[in-house]
Amino acid sequence: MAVERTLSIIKPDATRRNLTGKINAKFEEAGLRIVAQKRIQLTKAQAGEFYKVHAERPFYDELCDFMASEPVVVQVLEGEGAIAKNREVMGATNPADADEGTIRAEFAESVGENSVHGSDAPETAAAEIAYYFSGLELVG
Ligand code: RTP
Ligand code: MG
Repeated sequence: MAVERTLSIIKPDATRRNLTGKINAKFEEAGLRIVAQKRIQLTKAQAGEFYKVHAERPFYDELCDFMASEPVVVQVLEGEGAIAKNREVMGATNPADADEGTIRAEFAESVGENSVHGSDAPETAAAEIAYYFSGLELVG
């Protein structure tokens, strides 16, 4: 399987509860390497641009407010099949449906405040990494 990179975000519900280290341990235990990482404060407009694919969904406004409510940690994870592997480690969107041992099963508070974001395909991973990181911040 090819080595991939994927964009991960540790969301405000998790940064607020000081869970960055515990979540990063889950990634590393699964064989994902954190190759770039920074803590940033999104504006609502920046959150809205990032999640614009969901613009017509009923939860969009709430999602944008939530993502801009407190700082997030954005990161690039690398590894074999990293996009799918990350989504496995994250678990289902709704923590009530997430498998035991996944990040969302252990840490998420609700379907909206669910601790992590992960890219869902190679095209979205490339675009999402470029949204947050410049080439200079990514060691080849
Ligand atoms: P993400 O994009 O954040 O990695 O999550 P995902 O693929 O598992 O879920 P997606 O369908 O892309 O939804 C994006 C985010 O919107 C919030 N959401 N809220 N209140 C609701 O019913 C609802 N549904 C989705 C979650 O924060 C979800 O991760
Ligand atoms: Mg998604």
